[in-house]
Amino acid sequence: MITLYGFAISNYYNKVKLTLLEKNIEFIEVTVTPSQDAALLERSPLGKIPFIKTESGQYLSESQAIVEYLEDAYPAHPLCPADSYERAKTREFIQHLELNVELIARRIYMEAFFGGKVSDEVKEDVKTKVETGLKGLTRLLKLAPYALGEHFSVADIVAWPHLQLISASTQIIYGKDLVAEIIPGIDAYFKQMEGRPHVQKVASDRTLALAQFLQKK
Ligand SMILES: N[C@@H](CCC(=O)N[C@@H](CS)C(=O)NCC(=O)O)C(=O)O
Repeated sequence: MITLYGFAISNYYNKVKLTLLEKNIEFIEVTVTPSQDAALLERSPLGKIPFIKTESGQYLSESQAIVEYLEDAYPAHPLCPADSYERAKTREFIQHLELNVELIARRIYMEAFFGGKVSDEVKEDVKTKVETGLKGLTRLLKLAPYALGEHFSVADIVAWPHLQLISASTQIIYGKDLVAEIIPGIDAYFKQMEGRPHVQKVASDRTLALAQFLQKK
C-alpha cells in the first residue's frame, strides 16, 4: 500500500491526497512535519512534504512528480486527458498556477496564517505578481464546469487547494480576495468542487488538522 507523508493543512499534501482518493488508490497517512532531519532528507531531498513510499518501498517527493507517478502506475480512474496536446495543456495550467501564482503568494502565508510578519515591500511585490499571475491563469481557465472544460481532471485537483489558500491569504493581507476579484465564477467553482465526497473528506481533515495545529501553538 502507498504511504503518504506530510500534514493535512498543506495544500501540496492535499493535492496528492485528493489524487489518491479520486483514483481510488489505497493509502495510509503518516504525519510528518518538514525538517532538516537527516532521516527525512534521505526520503525528501529538501526536507519538504508531501512525499510518498510506493508499494515497493521506494520514496518519491515533489507533488507533481507523485501525481504523475500515480497516474502512470495506477491507470484506472484516469485524471489526465488521453490526448497528448490536452495532457500538455493540463501540465501547462498546473505549472503556471504553481510557479507564477502559488509560489509567489506563499511569501505572505507566514503572516496570513502563522502569526509571522511580512514587510510592506514584500506584500506589495506579492500583490503585483499574484495579480499578474492570476490574470494569466484566467486565459487558461475554462470553469465549464471544471477547470479545463467538461471533464474533472488533475487540473481541478491542483486548482482547488491552491486557489482556496491564495484566496484566503489575500483576503487577510489585502482586505480583498484577489482570486475572486480576478477570476469571475470562482466561488461557484469552489462550491461545485465541495459537492464531491473526496473533496469534502480532504477539507474536513484539513479543518481538523488546522484546529490541532493552532491548539499546539
Ligand atoms: N514543490 C513542492 C512544494 C512542497 C512544499 O512547499 N511543501 C511545504 C508544505 S506546504 C513544505 O514542506 N515547506 C517546508 C519548507 O519549505 O522547508 C511540491 O510540489 O511538493
